[in-house]
Amino acid sequence: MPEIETIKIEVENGIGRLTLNRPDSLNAFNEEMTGEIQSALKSFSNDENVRCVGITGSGRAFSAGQDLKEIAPGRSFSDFLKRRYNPIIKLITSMEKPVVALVNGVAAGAGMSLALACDFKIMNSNAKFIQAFVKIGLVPDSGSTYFLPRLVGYTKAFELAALGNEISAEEALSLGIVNRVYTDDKFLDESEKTLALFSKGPTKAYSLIKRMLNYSSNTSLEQSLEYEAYMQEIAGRTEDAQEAVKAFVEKRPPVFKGR
Ligand code: T3D
Repeated sequence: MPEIETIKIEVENGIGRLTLNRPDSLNAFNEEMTGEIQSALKSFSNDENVRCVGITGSGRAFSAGQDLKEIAPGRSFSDFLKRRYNPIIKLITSMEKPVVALVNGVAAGAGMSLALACDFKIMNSNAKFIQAFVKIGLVPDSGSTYFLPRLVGYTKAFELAALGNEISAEEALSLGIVNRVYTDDKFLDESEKTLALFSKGPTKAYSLIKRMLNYSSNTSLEQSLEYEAYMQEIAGRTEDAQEAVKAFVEKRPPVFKGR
């Protein structure tokens, strides 16, 4: 197996951790790193010991997006996105377990897109988001045009994408882009608590919730009701659901095993 250079990965206590690890360039994505992220996400996806995934950055940034020093003259942007970034976004959204973005510092360009693709987002109060694409004459990619309008509506999404201004943690929280914001002294502890919570939860139910919410963005109420009934049949037959109902009757907390 080739040596991993640009990220750190770890699996422990049901949690798969992926740390973007090019701190000198604010964890900008180069070709090697996008390949290593894809491999790590595939391995987390296939590992039943991993019941939730946490993605963060080393040093002071989450990620500054595409490594601008590594765009070779004449290379295809479209081909690069399709081979390097789009699979990462699809691996996150199709992962049958919660993926948590721990936004420790600035997340710009595709770094912001990657965070948006995650299911739960925790942000350091010192961090910021930037739709940096437009500042270099590019357009949002890696899912930003899908996620942003769904999160904040067209009007705000256009402003963020077209102006490319910094979005503070406070604004990101009030816009509903992130779930939680913590000051620096609490960020790590609270992040760990969230990862621990998801790693001990009903994994199958989480994965069905992901699928159902994604499905609902393009369907009618009628179709969503049908899909909910279908998915509830699957959820209701899992060991975790049966254990939780039994635990309720026995007046004790449920023990979820992710099955
Ligand atoms: O086909 C395709 O590739 C299309 C894909 C596009 C996807 C995208 O993500 S496009 C958007 C790319 N990202 C950007 O445009 C952001 C560029 N970076 C910045 O605007 C700023 O660095 C930040 C606002 C993120 C942070 O600013 P600041 O002042 O805190 O840090 P800094 O001094 O600018 O950067 C620190 C170092 O990181 C510096 O290195 P040096 O000079 O000390 O050796 C800087 O060059 C490096 N760095 C920051 N961002 C990138 C980067 N190096 C390479 N690529 C970067 N994106």
